[in-house]
Amino acid sequence: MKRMSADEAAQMIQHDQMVAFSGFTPAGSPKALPAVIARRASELHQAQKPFQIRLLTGASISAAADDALAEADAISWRAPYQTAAGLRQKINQGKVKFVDLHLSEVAQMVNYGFFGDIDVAVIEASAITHDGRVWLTSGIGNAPTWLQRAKKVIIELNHYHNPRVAELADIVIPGAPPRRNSVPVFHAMDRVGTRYVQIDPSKIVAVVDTELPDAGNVLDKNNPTCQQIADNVVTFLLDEMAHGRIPPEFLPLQSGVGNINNAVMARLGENPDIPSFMMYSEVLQESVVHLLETGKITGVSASSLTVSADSLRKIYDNMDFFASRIVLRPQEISNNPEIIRRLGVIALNVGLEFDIYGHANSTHVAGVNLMNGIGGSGDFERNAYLSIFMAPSIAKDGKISTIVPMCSHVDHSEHSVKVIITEQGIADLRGLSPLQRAHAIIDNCAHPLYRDYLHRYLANASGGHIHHDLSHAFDLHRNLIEHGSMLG
Ligand code: 0RQ
Repeated sequence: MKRMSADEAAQMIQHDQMVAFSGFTPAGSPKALPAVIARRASELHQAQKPFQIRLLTGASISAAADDALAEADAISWRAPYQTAAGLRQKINQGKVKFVDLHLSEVAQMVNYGFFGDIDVAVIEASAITHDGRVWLTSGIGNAPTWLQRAKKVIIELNHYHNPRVAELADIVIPGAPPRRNSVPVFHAMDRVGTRYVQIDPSKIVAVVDTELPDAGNVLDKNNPTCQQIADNVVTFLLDEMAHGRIPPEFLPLQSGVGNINNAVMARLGENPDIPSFMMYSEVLQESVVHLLETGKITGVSASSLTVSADSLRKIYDNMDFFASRIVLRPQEISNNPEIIRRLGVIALNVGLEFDIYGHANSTHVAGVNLMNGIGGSGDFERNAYLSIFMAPSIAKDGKISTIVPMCSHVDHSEHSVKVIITEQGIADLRGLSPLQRAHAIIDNCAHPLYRDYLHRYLANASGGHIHHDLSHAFDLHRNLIEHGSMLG
C-alpha cells in the first residue's frame, strides 16, 4: 500500500475532476484531504492556474471542511447536501453550482452514469487489507458505491476510530434495473450484507494515516418552543396508539437532525406510555445514545453516528453492548423507499415553511436562498406510514410566519405531508379536502400573530377545489424582502 502524506495524496487530484467523499454528515467523512485540497486550490490560483473540483458526498461533511473548500474557491459543483454557512453563501451567490438531491437516490444515479465518472474517491477507513477489503468508520453514506465506481481511491486510515466500529456496518449495493432484486430487510435490525467493501486493490493510489475525531454535533437550542413541539408530537403519537392506528409494539421512527428532533427523541424517551421502539433512520443522533442505554430504544438502523465526541467514545468503549443494537447502512439502504414503506416507518422532519394546503418548503428561504437541502427528508416523508412535519410557527422573533398562503418553494407536496405540528398545535390532514386542510392548519398551527391575516387571505381567495388569490399569494414574502418582516 502506498502510504503518503495528505499533501502528496492531494497531488493526485486534478482540476475539474469529479471527487467523491465518504461519510454521512461529519461522521465518516475525510478529515485531512479537504483542508489540503483547499490549500492546493489557493496555491494554484495564486499561480494563475485553474483548480476546482466537482464534489459528491453522502450528506453534509464537516462545516469547517466545506467552508475551507468554499473559501478557497476549490469547488465548482457540489451535490447532494450541505450545511456550511460559507459554502451556502457561495451557492447563493451563484459561485458554486449546487444540485439538491434525495439522499437515497445519489448512489444509484451515479451507478446509472447520470453524473459521469468518479475520478477520485477519498474514503475514511478503519482498516484495509492488501487484497482490497475496506472497513469503513462512523458514517457509511455512499462510500461503498464510490469505492466501486471511482477510478482512483485515496484512503484516509483514521486510527481515532475503534476498529470494532466495523461490526456496525452492513454493506449491500442493490443491482441495477431491469433486473433489480428486492432488498430483504424485513425488520429494522436485519443484516443482509457484509461488514466491509471489496474493491480492486490496484485502484488504491494512496493511504494517508490520520488520527482525527469527527467534528462534533453541536445542539444549541433547547428552548421552550422545541419542548412544546416535542410535547405535541408525543400527544399525537399517544392518540394514534389509543385509536389503534399505531400497533401496541409501536413502529420504527425516523428522526431528522437538529434541536427540534433531538427534543422529540428525548420527550419520547421519558414518556412511560410510549413503549420501547426501534429506529429506521438516516442519522443516529445524540439523544438516541442515552435511550439505547436505558432500553427505551431497542435498536437503530442508520447511516451514521452523528453524535458528540463523548457519545462516540461511549459507543466505542461499550461495543459489546452497542454492536447488537446499531446497524450502519449505505444511505441507499438506510433511506430506501421500499424498506421504509415495508416497515411502516413514522417520519419526523422539520421544514422551513408550510402553506395552508400542506405543501412544505424544507430548503429555500423566500423561495430563493438555499438553506441546507432536502437531505433524506423526502425519502422518508413520501414513503412513510405517517409523515409528520414540525416547525416553530414563527421564525426570527415573529418577523416570519412559517405558515404562509403559498409556499415560495415546494419540496414535499400536499400528498406526502400527513400531519403538521408546531408549538401551537397539531393539524392532522389525513382525509381532509384542501379547504378543510387550510382551516385545520391556520387554526391549529399558525401563530396568533398571523392567524387573522391567513383567515382573511382565505376568505378573499377564490377558485375551485383549491382557493387562491394569485395577486396576493406572496404578499407576506414580499413584505419580508422589502421591509424585513412579513407583516410589513
Ligand atoms: O435560523 O439559526 O439563524 O435562528 O432557519 O431553524 O428552527 O433552528 O430548525 O435547525 O431544525 O432547521 C428546515 C433548515 C430547520 C432543517 C431546517 C431559520 C431559523 C433558524 C434553522 P437561526 P430551526 P432546524 C435529516 C433530514 C431539510 C433537510 C432534512 C433542514 C434556522 O431541518 O435543513 O430534513 N431540513 N433533513 O430562524 C427563513 C423561514 C424559516 C427560517 C426557520 N420560514 N424563513 N428562515 N428559519 N424557518 C438530515 C439529513 O438529511 C442528513
